[in-house]
Amino acid sequence: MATIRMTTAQAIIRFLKNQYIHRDGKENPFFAGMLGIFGHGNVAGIGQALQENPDFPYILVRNEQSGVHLACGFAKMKNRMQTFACTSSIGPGATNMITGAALATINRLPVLLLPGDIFARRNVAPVLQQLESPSTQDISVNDAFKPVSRYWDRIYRPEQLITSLPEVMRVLTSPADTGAVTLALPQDVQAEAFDFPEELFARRIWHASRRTPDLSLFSQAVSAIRASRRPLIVAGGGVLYSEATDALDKFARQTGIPIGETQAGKGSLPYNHPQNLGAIGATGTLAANRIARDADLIIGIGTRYSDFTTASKTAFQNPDVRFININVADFDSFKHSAIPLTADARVTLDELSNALHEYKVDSDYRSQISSLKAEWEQEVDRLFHLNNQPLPAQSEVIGAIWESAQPEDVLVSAAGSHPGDLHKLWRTHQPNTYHLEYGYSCMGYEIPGAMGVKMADPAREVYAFVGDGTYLMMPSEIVTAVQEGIKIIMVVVDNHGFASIGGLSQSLGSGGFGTRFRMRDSKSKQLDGEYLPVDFAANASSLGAHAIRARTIVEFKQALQEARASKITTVIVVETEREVRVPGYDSWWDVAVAETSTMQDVKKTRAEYEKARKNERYFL
Ligand SMILES: Cc1ncc(C[n+]2csc(CCOP(=O)(O)OP(=O)(O)O)c2C)c(N)n1
Ligand SMILES: [Mg+2]
Repeated sequence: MATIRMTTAQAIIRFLKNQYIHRDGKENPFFAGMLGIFGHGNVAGIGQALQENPDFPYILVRNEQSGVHLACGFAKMKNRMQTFACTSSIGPGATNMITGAALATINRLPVLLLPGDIFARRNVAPVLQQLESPSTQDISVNDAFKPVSRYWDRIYRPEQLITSLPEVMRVLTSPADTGAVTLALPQDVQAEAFDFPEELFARRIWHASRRTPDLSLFSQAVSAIRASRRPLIVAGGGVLYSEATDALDKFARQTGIPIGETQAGKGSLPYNHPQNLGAIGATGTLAANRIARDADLIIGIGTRYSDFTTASKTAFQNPDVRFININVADFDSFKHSAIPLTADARVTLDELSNALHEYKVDSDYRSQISSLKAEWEQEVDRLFHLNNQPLPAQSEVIGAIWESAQPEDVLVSAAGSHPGDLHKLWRTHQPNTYHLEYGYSCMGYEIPGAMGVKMADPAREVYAFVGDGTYLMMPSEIVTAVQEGIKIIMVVVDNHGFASIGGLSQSLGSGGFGTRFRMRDSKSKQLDGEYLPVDFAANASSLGAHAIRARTIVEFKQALQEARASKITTVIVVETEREVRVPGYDSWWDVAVAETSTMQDVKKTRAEYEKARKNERYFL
């Protein structure tokens, strides 16, 4: 057997460079490079190997967590056909990646994490940043990656790579199993040499499979659709990952079956498609939620049925409602006692279109769909042009961005009040233009996530919609955007704190306690003094971005034009009126209210809560 002597770290980089993925006749390298931060736990191992392989790009980020977010934004925009590996030192550098790992796994996005680990040799323990255990030496902080990884391994000996790396690739390229994959790399082992078989480094092509559904279950599903009078499709992220949007368009037009979109599935059909009712669930449109309430059959495609999608199990109130789930993962296709079609969305939709060529929903249902749709579009127009004074409402800011964006531009966001507003109001023209990370809804994803999107498709403008709370949590990747010449447009909405959680707290009888960015008052001893004097524009420009302050909607629209014309990352800061909110539309979200309290408002809210919870259903 021909062998080649190299270190563990060198072998990893060489292997990663030779992994390819194939789908629908297209083939490309699976890894675009590596992101990370060096410390003593990786600089002489992975760091040295990267230096020796300049054709495998290395990008220095500012925080390991946001490095993983960047990889996720990139992978999502590539429909999971390409990603980055992420390297960190041991200890805090490694554990910084855990939040990113959870986000990747929840959103089913492939990302390879290579945290440095404590010495396998052990004689010099405890090494810097080692967490010791009195009960075992076979543990490190990297064990904390286990619950958030789809595959986890630790490489104590270089030759373990020979059996581990193929498993890494199997999981990363599996449509059903993908997520964060963690290979913990003890720092001494990274630098150790071994005679690796040359074959390990041959070019390998991994096939992203398109599984077909079980025939018997498929015919049950066809019969269930034929028997249905009020079917509804719930389009989830799997529609986009599978590139099934054309197949969905054909199926929906042919049958007249309407669709509601989850956060991850938004953009499955253009907003003005006759069957698209828009957002569904807790942050859904009136149109989708009304239709969902009475639907007798739900066809869930690529959805996990999160509580936002099901309005905490209250969205579907027809006593006879049944489910068909098309999903690559058994875990999801079996939810709600559905007819489980564990299969690829595109293949299954094509088959359903063929099998149901004679099926159409009746004209009453069609006309209800079109009138609800028309009513909803009027509501969006109203919210886009509220003309609130003296400060604009957030819905006007969204409207102004939408009006200035091109159909192919991408909007990225994750946490705050805007995910709900955007889910309802953003009008998508094309798939992969609405990029909400709402699986983990992680504050801090927006900036690196948007950078990943831009790197995946530099021809488009990419907007990051960022709350002031999120901005203060992690603005640091602006520096990396400047370093790499990655141009994004950031809209920072300054509403002096957490409008989302504040509004939630108010609705639950707690008056927005602890959610405002105000000084501690010397008399009341509470956070109810003056607004904090944060200058977001000055902060952004100090990091190297072009920054613009917009005080009115007119100024904001001008700033958007300036940002589009700018060649560098541009941050627009706009102050909005926190209390002018986009309402809910026949929806509910279960957030438990205190059962006992000395506060009257809480007692009152608890009584309403108990009543509302009665609508929650089991689907058995
Ligand atoms: C990392 C993280 N911490 C906490 C939360 C809980 N959370 C959700 S939204 C939010 C407030 C976000 O504030 P901001 O970015 O200003 O947006 P706004 O609510 O004002 O729209 C918080 C704290 C979260 N989603 N992510
Ligand atoms: Mg805010």
